[in-house]
Amino acid sequence: MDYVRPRYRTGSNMNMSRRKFVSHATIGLLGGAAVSRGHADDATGKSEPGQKPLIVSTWPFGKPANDRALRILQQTGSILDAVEQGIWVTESDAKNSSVGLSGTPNAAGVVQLDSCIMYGPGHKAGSVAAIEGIVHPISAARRVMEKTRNVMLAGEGARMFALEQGLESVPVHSRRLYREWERRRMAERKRSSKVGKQNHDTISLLVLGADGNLAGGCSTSGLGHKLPGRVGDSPIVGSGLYVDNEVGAAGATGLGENIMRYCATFLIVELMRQGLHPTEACMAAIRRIARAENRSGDDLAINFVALDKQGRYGAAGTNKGFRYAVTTLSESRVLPNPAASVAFR
Ligand code: SD4
Repeated sequence: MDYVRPRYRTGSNMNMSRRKFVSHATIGLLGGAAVSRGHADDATGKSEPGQKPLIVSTWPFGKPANDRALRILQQTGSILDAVEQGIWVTESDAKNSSVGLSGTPNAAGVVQLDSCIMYGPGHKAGSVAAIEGIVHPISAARRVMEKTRNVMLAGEGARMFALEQGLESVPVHSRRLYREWERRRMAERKRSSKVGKQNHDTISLLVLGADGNLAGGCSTSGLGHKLPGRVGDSPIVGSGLYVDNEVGAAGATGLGENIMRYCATFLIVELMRQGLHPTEACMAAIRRIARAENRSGDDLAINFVALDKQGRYGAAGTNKGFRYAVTTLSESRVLPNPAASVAFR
C-alpha cells in the first residue's frame, strides 16, 4: 500500500545520555492499588510519587504499543506522536481481531472502526466513528483534531476526510478488491497461533510526558457483529477516553453501552480531581455503575486504566482476566487487574 506516514511537528530531542535512572524501580500493590515508586530524583536521589514519562494502556497488547510510544517520546518529545504511533502498533497488527482493519466485522460483514485522541494542553480532542477502510483511525482522529474546527466525524464523511488527508486505506467500494484484501487478512490471522484470549477489545493508551502534560488515545473495531452504524464508547469524549491536563487521564475497554451511559472516563478523572488514587477512582466508577444498574460487576464487562498528573497510575475492571500495561523509562510490564477479586455490589 502506498502510504506516506503523516509528518507532524516534533519537539526537541530528549538528551538521554544525561539521565540517570535507578536500577531497581519497584512497583508495589498498596491496598489493591498499583502504585509506582522508586524513581530517584537526579539531584537529591529522593523517591518521587511517580515517574515521568509514564505510559499506561489496556490489555497485554498495549505493551508493544507503550514501548513504541516511549521510543517516540525519546526521539521527539511529542506526547501526541507517542499516542498516535503507539496505537499504530495495535492497529497494524493483523493478528488482532478487535482493533484496526483486522477487527471483527459488524452484522453486515463490514469492519467499522471507532477512535479518539485527546491532547491535554488546550483541552483538544478529535474522533472518528464507524469509519470504514482506514488503516489508522487514530491518525484520522488526530487530523480531525488538528485540521478541522470539529471534534467528531462519522461514517462516510469521516472516511472521505481521511482519504483527503492522504491516510492509508483499503478499497471498500470495490467489492472485488475488498474481498481480496479480506481474504489475505483472514489468512494472516489464521496463520497466527496466538489468536485467542489476549486478542480482544480496545486499545486505550495514556501518556504523561516528562513536562507533566497529558495526552491519550483509543482505537477499536467495537463489538463484534454489532448493528451496522452502531457506535461504542471509544470515540466519545468522556466515555471511552478523557484527558484533563490539570488532573489526569482515563481510558476504557469493554461493553461500550455500559460505559457511555455513565460518561465513565470523565467520572474517573473527576474522582481523581477529588483526590482519589487512579485505581480507587476506577473502582469507584465501577461501583457506581454497578449500583445504578443494580447488577453485580461480573456481567458489566467494563474495564478502565487511569493515570494522574503526579505519575500515579492504576486500573480496575469487572473482567477478572483484564490486564494492563505500564511503561516508564526503567521498565515495561503487564500488570493484573487490581479488582480481580472485588465484588462491586
Ligand atoms: C465498544 N468499548 O465498542 C468498545 C470495544 C470493546 O469489548 O472494548 N469491546 O464497546
